[in-house]
Amino acid sequence: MPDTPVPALPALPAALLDALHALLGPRGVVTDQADLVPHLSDWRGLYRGASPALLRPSSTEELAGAMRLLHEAGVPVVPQGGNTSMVGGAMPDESGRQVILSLSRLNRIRDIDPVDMTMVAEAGVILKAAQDAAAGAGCLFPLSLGAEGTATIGGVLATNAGGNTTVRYGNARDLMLGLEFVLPDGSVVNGLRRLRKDNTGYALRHLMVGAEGTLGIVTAAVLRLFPRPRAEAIALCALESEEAALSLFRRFRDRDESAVRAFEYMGGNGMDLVLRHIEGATLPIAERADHYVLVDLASSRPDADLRGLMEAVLEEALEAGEVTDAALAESEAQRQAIWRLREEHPEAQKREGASVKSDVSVPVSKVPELIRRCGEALQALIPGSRPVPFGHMGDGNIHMNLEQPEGMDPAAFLARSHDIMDCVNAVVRDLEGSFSAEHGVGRLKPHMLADWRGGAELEAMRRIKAALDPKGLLNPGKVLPT
Ligand code: FAD
Ligand code: 2HG
Ligand code: ZN
Repeated sequence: MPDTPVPALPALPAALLDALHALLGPRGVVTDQADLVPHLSDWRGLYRGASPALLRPSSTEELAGAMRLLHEAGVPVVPQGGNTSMVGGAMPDESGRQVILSLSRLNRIRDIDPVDMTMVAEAGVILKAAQDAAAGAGCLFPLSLGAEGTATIGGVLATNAGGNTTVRYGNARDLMLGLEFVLPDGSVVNGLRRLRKDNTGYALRHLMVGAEGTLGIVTAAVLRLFPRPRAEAIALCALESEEAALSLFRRFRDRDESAVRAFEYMGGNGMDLVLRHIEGATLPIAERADHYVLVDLASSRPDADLRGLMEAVLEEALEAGEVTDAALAESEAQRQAIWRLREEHPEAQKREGASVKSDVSVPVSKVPELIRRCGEALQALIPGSRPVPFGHMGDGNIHMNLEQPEGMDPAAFLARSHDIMDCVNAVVRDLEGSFSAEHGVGRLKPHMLADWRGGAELEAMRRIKAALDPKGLLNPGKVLPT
């Protein structure tokens, strides 16, 4: 059998390449296909794109200059941060025409101000580095997610990421005060204002957040900092039912809402996968359960008796028969071990086989119904499949994932992806929820946007896109249905 010929990529015009080289220098333009490989597939393995070049500007001015050149030449651009998108948002398509714009060299923390409680960070700063820099200044940058060692400030803002602490601090949008960004034609908007109040016309900064790189390129942001926690308590609880998890959330919220830093639900199937696949993972409670919750309490007050609060609420819930067992962390090592059980869910699902993800949200009061109804509907759709619901229960955001039946051909299971997502979405729609809570729309879900946000809402989005990016060059094929 002859080898399938590799299709040649359409090259960038030589004059454009020369101009990009002159502007960005040798480190700023990568055309060797071997070096592009890590940038052409996504974390989930859903997409494999093609691209003639990866651009790596080292400053806002260089980036703006490159955008001007690409805009004049009519070349499409895909912004890429840490490439941890769960919806293929940072993937070029297969045409080989789309240039990848990496933010990795815009990685400076320009300023930290512990009086204003702000940090000015460039888009390519890794989230964990931003957290560490804040801690170094005696403050907290609270955004926290499993991919924080790779995801970037630009990426979390472009997707309006949520994560584990949204219940207390809000999502990425709520943590941003000002933004510097570059429009598709290369013009720079410098909105790095560190103001709590700034009602001066349309809030363009908020238009960029959650636009997934389809309206402009985020180059730097003013981020909000908070006092660092001085008291903490964390527990893993086994629960009787989904309703018991909601009831426990309400008990903590009623006692002291400000103390709840994270409230994460995990179903029994997901925990089984973590215990099976993740080295060193052990359950700190005696018996397996069908439902677990991780409760994380924190306060900036050193005298806050969070252990007392934790014990009092758990005692009430044990007496009420909602919580069947609980383990409180006694050390930093135990705290990390409990968090690991939660954070390794995506990796454990990957190691088990094929899975389909549905990142959905509903009003918090409907979370138990969401988990139960989706679980039943999915098992009826694909007998033997294993629902793996987990996530940010305090925000009403559950990852209503489905793991393939044991022994089933992964490709045959993945061929049912759309049926599976439709099945979850039917329940979510009935419960007045959203088909994408925190991961965005990306390349995976534009058809859902058409279904869910049609009419005047989608039309207004199209007009905004046409006004800011009339040539349609920025992250084509993402977010808006074509
Ligand atoms: P990328 O994946 O590179 O890009 C994401 C999108 O933003 C793309 O559309 C891209 O074009 C655009 N973009 C990137 N940088 C810029 C920029 N500077 N300007 C304009 N557009 C840009 N997400 C959550 O919300 N909560 C979670 O708890 C969470 N946990 C995760 C756990 C794991 C293990 C993994 C793999 C992912 C998780 N995610 C989570 C998803 C992902 O980490 C987030 O979406 C994150 O915000 C993406 O950041 P990034 O730098 O990797 O962006
Ligand atoms: C998380 O909360 C991430 O861990 C990933 O948002 C969710 O793997 C997923 O579905
Ligand atoms: Zn999540």
